[in-house]
Amino acid sequence: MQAITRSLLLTPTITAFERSPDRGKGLARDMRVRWALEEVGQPYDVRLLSFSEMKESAHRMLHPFGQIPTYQEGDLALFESGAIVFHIAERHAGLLPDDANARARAITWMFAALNTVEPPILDRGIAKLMERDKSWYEERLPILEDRVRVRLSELSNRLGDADWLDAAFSAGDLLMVTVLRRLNGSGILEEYPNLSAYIARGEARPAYKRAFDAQLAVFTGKPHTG
Ligand code: GTB
Repeated sequence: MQAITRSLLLTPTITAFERSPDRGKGLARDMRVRWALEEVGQPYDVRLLSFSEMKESAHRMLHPFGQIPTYQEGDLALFESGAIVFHIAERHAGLLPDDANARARAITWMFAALNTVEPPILDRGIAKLMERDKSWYEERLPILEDRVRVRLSELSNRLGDADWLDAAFSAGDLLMVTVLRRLNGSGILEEYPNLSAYIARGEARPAYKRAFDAQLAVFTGKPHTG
């Protein structure tokens, strides 16, 4: 009851890119926070930031690394998308199971998404973005892509023909789907039909769609009517 009262009184505010480099594809990390808030039915406000505003001291008070997303709820200020999603999942029903062991497994998948699957995907993304002009780029890219494939093969084997990573949809799936989406357009995901179907299942959730449309509306400048 206390948690419900609190969430009604305090509408959280998150930060997001004023102009996302992904042009509204929902690949920046505010997307996972928006999705989590939509899953639990918590309304939220968004404060949009330019790249220079992110580096100003006012924002660094909230985020020591000068990035988005941040999350403010009353006198609580958080950064790190994984910590924010975990906070939302802990405070509301719907993203973590009640059963203690199932809950611990779902949290394990949250860490797996961010600590084991995301790093090789990020290494590839950084190389594509920042290292194209290097003499060793053409040699390095396939190495990085093979590291991604190692993790995707393992994840694909574990998922098998299940809908979600551990029975019911959880914050672990939410983070994993957002991590995997960073590979959209790479051609790599298509090598793993069950992972492609897993991502599509996540994207088909009404809460995902509301979150996606909201971040897209920032880019298009059209009001979000959903
Ligand atoms: N570990 C932190 C978290 O999970 O919250 C990482 C936060 C982070 O990297 N934030 C990025 C940022 O603020 C935005 S999401 N960058 C600005 C800066 O560091 O100066 C990363 C991101 C950016 C762009 C795309 N894209 O264009 O596709 C995708 C993801």
